[in-house]
Amino acid sequence: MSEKLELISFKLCPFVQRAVIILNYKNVDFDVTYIDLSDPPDWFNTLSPLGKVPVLKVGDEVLFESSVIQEYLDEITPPCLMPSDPLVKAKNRAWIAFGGEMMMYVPQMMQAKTEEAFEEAKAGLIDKLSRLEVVHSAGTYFNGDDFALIDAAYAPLLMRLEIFEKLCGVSFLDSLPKIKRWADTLLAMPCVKESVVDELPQLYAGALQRTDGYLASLAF
Ligand SMILES: N[C@@H](CCC(=O)N[C@@H](CS)C(=O)NCC(=O)O)C(=O)O
Repeated sequence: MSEKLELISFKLCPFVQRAVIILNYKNVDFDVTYIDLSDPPDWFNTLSPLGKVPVLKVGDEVLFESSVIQEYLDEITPPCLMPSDPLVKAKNRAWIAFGGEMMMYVPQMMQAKTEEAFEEAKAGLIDKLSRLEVVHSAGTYFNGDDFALIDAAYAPLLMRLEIFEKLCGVSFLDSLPKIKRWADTLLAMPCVKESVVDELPQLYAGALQRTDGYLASLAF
C-alpha cells in the first residue's frame, strides 16, 4: 500500500467505526478527519458521493459504504478476515447488511418521546437480535474461534447498547446469551476500545439530553 489511507468521520458514527476496528486490528497506520455532520464543510459535500460518512480516501479515489470499505481494507491488508468458504462468506455478507439496517434502532430509541415508543423500538431491535442469536456460532466470535469482518461490523452497535445500559439502566441482551458473551468479548478488545474517541459516552449523553426523549428521562 503506497499512500496513507484517510477516513472521513463523524465522532458518533457507528459505520465509520467498522472500518477503524479493521485498521486497528491489522495495525495499519491511517488518518482520521472528523467533520460536523450538522454543518459539513464544502469540501466534504464535493468529496462524499452520498453526503455520508464513512468516506475512505485512497489516493485520488474515494470509497463509501462501510461494508464495502471494510472488505476493501481487508483485501489490501493481511491477515484476511473474511471466511474462505464462499457460502460462509456470502452468509456473513448478508448478516453484515442486516447489522447495518439494525443500526437505525439507535437513533429511533434515542428519539422516542414516550415509554411506549421507546419500548416498541427496543422490541424491534431485540426481535432482530434474536434472529442473529440463532445463527451465532456460540463460539468466541460470530463464526467460531476466529475474529472476522462480521465481528467488527457488529461491535459498534453492541458498544452503543452498552453505553445506553450504563447511562440509562436499560438492558437489551438479557434474553440473548450468545450475543451477550459476544458483546463482552468484542468490547474488551483493544482494536474495538480504541476505535472511538474517549468521550463517546459523554457525546451520547449530550445527544440524549438535546433530544430530550424517554431514554434521556432515564439518564438524567
Ligand atoms: N449505509 C451507510 C450508512 C452511513 C450513514 O448513514 N452515515 C451517517 C452517519 S452515522 C451519515 O453520514 N448521515 C448523514 C446523512 O444521512 O446525511 C454505510 O454503511 O456506510
